Amino acid sequence: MQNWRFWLNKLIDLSRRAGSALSLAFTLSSRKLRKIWLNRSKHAVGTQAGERIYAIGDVHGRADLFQSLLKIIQADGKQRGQISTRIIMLGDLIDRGKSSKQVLELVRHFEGKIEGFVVLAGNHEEMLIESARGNGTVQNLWLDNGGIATLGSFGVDVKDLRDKEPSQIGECITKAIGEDTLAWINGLPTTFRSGDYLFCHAGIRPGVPIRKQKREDLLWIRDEFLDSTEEFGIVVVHGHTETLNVEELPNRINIDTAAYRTGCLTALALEGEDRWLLQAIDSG
Ligand SMILES: [Mn+2]
Repeated sequence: MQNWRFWLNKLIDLSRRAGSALSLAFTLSSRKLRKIWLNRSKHAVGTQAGERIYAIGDVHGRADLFQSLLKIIQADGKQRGQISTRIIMLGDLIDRGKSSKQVLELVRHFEGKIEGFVVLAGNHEEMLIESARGNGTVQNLWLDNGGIATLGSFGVDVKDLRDKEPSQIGECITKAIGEDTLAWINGLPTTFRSGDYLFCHAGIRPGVPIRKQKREDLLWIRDEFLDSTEEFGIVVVHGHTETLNVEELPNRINIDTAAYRTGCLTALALEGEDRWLLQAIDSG
């Protein structure tokens, strides 16, 4: 368990970012969900030989976009032909959007049904777990950052929730979401590697070998990672920090297109040295 100083820093970090994120709002005319296939491009780095990967950014409770994107991925896979395929979710499945419960159900369904389906933990999953354990500091942080919407999707009456003791709030969360689902979330891995690519939620700490990266950094890091031009020896594919357009840099690729409020959920496709993007868009 993290100490209070750690969580206080997260509180400051999240509120600072929320201010700058407001400028990202945009509108598009068509309400229909549609797909975008961006141009295929070649790079000097690649996946493990013979492997195609679709990495999906922060879903944040947008079950509608997640379902659309899976259909787009399936169609793309069919069109390109059969090959060993992985779908990797980069964490932050829950919070902010309206249908976190449905997203969790869909993900667990597909995890059992689709071979090579990998789900990584995000910082929002970590906040949920800590909140369910009765950590009062994290409960405030979580409820202020989309946790209310998640509890709403599980049918919790959140009206008087904050008046309760942290231990009671924890019990309420556990009862609503269920111990089985919480145990599954708690057991999610933090990284996945294929060839020259490393997949994780937030990023890595520059200057630290991959095998020595801390969970805290993999789930929460921002500026030290985002501002680094260091060659990591791998290309980090990540979400966590909202960006209107996918950021494609020599050392990292950020695909968190803020689906819960822009209506654009992004998947990065990688196969050998090829890259392309798939997006589900609800612009209404
Ligand atoms: Mn996120």
